[in-house]
Amino acid sequence: MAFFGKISKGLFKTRSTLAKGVTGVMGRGKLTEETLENLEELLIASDICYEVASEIIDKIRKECLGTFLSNEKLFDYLENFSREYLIEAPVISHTAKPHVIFVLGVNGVGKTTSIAKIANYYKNKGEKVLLAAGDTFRAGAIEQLDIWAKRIGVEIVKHQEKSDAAAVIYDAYAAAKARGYDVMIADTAGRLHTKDNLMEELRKMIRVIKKHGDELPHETLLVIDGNTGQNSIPQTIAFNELHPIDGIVVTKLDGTAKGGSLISTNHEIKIPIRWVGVGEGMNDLIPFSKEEYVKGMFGDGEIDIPLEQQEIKEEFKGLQI
Ligand SMILES: Nc1nc2c(ncn2[C@@H]2O[C@H](COP(=O)(O)OP(=O)(O)OP(=O)(O)O)[C@@H](O)[C@H]2O)c(=O)[nH]1
Ligand SMILES: [Mg+2]
Repeated sequence: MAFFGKISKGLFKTRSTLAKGVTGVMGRGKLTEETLENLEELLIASDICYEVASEIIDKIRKECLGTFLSNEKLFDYLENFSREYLIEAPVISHTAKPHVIFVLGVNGVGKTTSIAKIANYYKNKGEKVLLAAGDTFRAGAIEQLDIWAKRIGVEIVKHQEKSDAAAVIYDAYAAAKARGYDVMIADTAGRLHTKDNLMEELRKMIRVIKKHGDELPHETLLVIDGNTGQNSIPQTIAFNELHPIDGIVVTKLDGTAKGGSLISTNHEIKIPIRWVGVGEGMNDLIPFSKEEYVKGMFGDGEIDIPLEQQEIKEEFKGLQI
């Protein structure tokens, strides 16, 4: 079985921290209230919100209190019960040409890198991709996207730094349409959801692209940093109020033990997670899959581990994963 895909690589820190904790709290005797309390704390530490953690623990309590529960069986329960809180990402087909994707988010969350990775993904599927350098605000942002475009081998539409971002998006669409591109992905400047003027700029970009058609953009993705975990829920709500978010990209999962935040996000806000970032390379963005995610969080480590992960596994030798 090859369940351990790349999402699992990204969840390594979360899974190993959780597994280590579980080994520490599970006694050899029957399951007690105290053990259940400790387990609940471990789930919360992985950034599963309190409400979900306590519901999951309640279910385990009902089934198992006073019985002998192996770690393996416990992980099966965690996997099965947590699955219920997750939303499966819808399959998006690119019916319009170009299919326009807007990528939003606060500063430094990984928007530009994710755009490069998404572009690379579609390019590898044989689609013709155009990038729009819509971050005209931050110094170096246009060059950063340009470097990615060259690396991946896709085209880019860019204007001068400090120029009107909405105009770049408008022009990029016209170019994509005229030259028969399949996908257009627009980068945008990082902005705090609490800063009115920058949020207004975003509204303008959306107004302007709609001059090409009211259905535009076809897809709006919000990027959130996996290290911020469920604390990014207020950002998501604010961006979603400004313009409906179709999908979430959770980046930097590889650097955090807060992988449980995806469950909290799906529980609190019913927006599907579309992509998961698990590293800085252009192939390190994985389409979200509910099944792969729960296996990555609570998998027992007996399943095939790809070569790239075996190195990390060495590092954690001795831990029960
Ligand atoms: N480890 C890891 N690093 C990531 C991931 N995604 C992005 N990064 C890193 O995060 C940093 C910021 O990424 P950017 O793509 O520039 O973020 P941004 O949201 O475009 O930033 P601004 O344009 O300044 O708002 C870079 O160093 C990326 O390499 C990921 O999934 N894993
Ligand atoms: Mg950027």
